[in-house]
Amino acid sequence: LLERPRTHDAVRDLDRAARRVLLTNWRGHATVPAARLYPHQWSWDSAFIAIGLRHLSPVRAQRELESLLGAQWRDGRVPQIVFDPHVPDDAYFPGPSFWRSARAPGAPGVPTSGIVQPPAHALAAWAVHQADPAASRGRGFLARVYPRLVAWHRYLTTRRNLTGNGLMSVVHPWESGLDNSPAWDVPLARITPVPGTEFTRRDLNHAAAGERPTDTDYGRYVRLARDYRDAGYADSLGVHAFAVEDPLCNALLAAGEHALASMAAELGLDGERHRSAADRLTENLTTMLYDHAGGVFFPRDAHSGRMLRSYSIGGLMPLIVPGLPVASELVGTALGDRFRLRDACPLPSYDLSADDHDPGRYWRGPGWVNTSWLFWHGLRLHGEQALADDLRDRLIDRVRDAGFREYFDPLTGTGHGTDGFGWTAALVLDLLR
Ligand code: 2M8
Repeated sequence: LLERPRTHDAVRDLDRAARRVLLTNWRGHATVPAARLYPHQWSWDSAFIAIGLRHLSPVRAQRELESLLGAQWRDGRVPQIVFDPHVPDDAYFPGPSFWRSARAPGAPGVPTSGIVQPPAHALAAWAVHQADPAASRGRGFLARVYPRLVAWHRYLTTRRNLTGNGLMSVVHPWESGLDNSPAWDVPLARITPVPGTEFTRRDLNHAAAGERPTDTDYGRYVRLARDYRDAGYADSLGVHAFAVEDPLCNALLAAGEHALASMAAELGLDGERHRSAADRLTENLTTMLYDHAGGVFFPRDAHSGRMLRSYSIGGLMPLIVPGLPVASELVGTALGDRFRLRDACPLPSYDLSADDHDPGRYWRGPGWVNTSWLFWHGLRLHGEQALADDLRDRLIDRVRDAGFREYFDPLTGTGHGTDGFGWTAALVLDLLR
């Protein structure tokens, strides 16, 4: 490969282009992931977007998180999607008329979906505060978001502690953020798909079918979402036919508790309960989901108790947890043939050496900037500065060459999915700092 010099002009142009994406996708209170494919506010997208937005406008980054947390349910859940009431119901499926949040007890005034997404918000809120502590204090940002983040984590660690063993479960592939990951194939196979005649996919109006989940996947997603809705969004193993303890969400929770401890200190509160929660989560994660032979974390099926032995990017994500006892093993796995940290970029969402690795299909192979950003953050946290710098440089080059795409072939760099994608732009802005 020829080294392409990164000139001052090239960096400035990329920085400007990233800002343009964020400005275009800004809707006055929140940023949409992509204008056509995802025309509403998404939960973990907003967390990543805020991390980049803080360099453009710290106050806007604060508002991004405040608007999301403003749609929190009374039980503490932060919804996967906050719908924009000005966007037609059929612009995205499933829309507000599917989820019917208005009829659910404790839902907010604005329409939302009833499921959640990975809890990246405490990390993001602390990063946003640090970008401009004076602006944050001036607006009382932390004082407002901290209690909501505490309630959010409480929902996940209590109502979603479905097996009682101290780990949270995701109850829908959409909740994992890694929607059609091969990691979910086994538990998903038990779900009978709703026939395609009963719903209309809208994603295929804006993206190629070969780069998206299949119709059978969608039929299963609809079945699970409908059953949850019809149970009044109650949480129990009886309601959730799909329930998985996954390393990504539990790692974000643990890392998030460390962030909450920092926020508590800033607010003059005692952060001890957050530090012990983080320690408990880290211990549970490591003893229950870490596989020594594989050098990776595997999700666990909450129904069967079986490990889902699939090498997905989620299994590397616990590197973001401060003090993780198996950090160097995870870095070793990332350097190996499955993830090829030194030359694949962004890091593949799924095992490059697996027969069913598909470099263009969504979470079944392509590389995504958000998970690579998290891994980069983890590398720095665990003292792997040289590997972190190298990954950052290659991520920047990838996006400069292919644009602000949703995902990328990790080896050729070809861009896939939508363009003008929010977290790609936001996180590149952060990497350029
Ligand atoms: C993708 O998921 C949504 C459902 O939430 C979809 O396919 O319609 C995923 O990549 C998810 O992680 C992401 O948050 C969302 C919006 O960017 O798109």
